[in-house]
Amino acid sequence: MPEEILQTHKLLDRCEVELGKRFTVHKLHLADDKEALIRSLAPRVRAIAGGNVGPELMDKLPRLEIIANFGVGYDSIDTAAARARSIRVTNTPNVLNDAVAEITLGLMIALARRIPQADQYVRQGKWPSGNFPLLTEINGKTVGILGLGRIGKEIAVRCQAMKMRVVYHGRHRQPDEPFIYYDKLVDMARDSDWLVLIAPGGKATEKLVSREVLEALGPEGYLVNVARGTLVDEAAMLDLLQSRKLGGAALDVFETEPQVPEGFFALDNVVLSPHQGSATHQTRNKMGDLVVANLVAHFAGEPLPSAVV
Ligand code: NAP
Ligand code: 8YV
Repeated sequence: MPEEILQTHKLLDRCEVELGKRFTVHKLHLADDKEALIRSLAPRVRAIAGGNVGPELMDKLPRLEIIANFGVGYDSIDTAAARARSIRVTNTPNVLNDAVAEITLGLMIALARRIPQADQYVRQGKWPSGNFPLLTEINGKTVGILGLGRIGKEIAVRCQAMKMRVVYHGRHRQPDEPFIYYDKLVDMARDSDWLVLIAPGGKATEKLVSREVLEALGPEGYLVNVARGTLVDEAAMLDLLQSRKLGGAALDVFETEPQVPEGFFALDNVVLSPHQGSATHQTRNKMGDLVVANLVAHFAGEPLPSAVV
């Protein structure tokens, strides 16, 4: 008999097909009575595919052994609760580094040169009445990266290719990296033209990018968030963008996505993206493969390809 697993939200089609070939999959997000489904599975289910798993769900599944998250960021899983119950947690690192780094540079150039706005300018027939305003370039500018990790390093090399100066902040200095390290985020923001966020979400980084940090980045400064909306004081960011005390922002993630505060829609100094960092066929397929590989390895008693707990 195949193992029964619980899927907590919609996954990529290919991932769902591959899971279905190996396991009996129960889809929590499609259940009319979720509590009844959980109750009925409690004596049997040893694995979850997907995120959004807190201690309450863990407690209802006493045989749960592993949670395989679709995504490198696992802030929607309570890892402390998992550890306390000896539940393994896996994520999907590395396979998405290039995709996320590419969209980061895309968002930076889109914001610097107002590419979405320029597109609208042409489509709305405004060009014959006058040229689109002159803007700014990213070459020669300093980019401060919050989170010089797997993705942050890929962003760094691409920024260097764009002739930018790269500096970074994290909890630790990385002596093997050639970039200048700031131990205080606010100091890095003050010294940077661009601030790129690519650190994990969760309690430890909540509102790390405070009003003070955003004010330090200043009226000529640009913020790019490809990490999690929770890293930023979103209300302060909106206020500073509206009053032009922050130069601009390119945002792929939001505090309560997919809800985006309407205040952003009226601003010409922002570029908005619906959490597209890893959203390519090739990358999402590799992420799905890793979810499956972790579950297969677990049930075969083999080492997990990408465990975080
Ligand atoms: P990673 O390799 O673990 O790198 C994370 C970096 O953040 C590390 O350099 C770490 O440095 C730093 N960091 C961690 N906690 C910090 C803290 N409290 N304060 C300051 N810096 C901290 O992770 P990754 O694979 O690059 O992914 C990073 C994040 O990107 C994910 O967690 C996810 O939320 C986000 N992401 C978004 C998308 C998207 O679609 N927009 C796609 C993929 C990933 P120190 O240890 O020195 O602090
Ligand atoms: C999402 C991401 O997980 O990997 C991450 O941390 O933010 C993204 O890749 C992806 O959108 C899955 O829903």
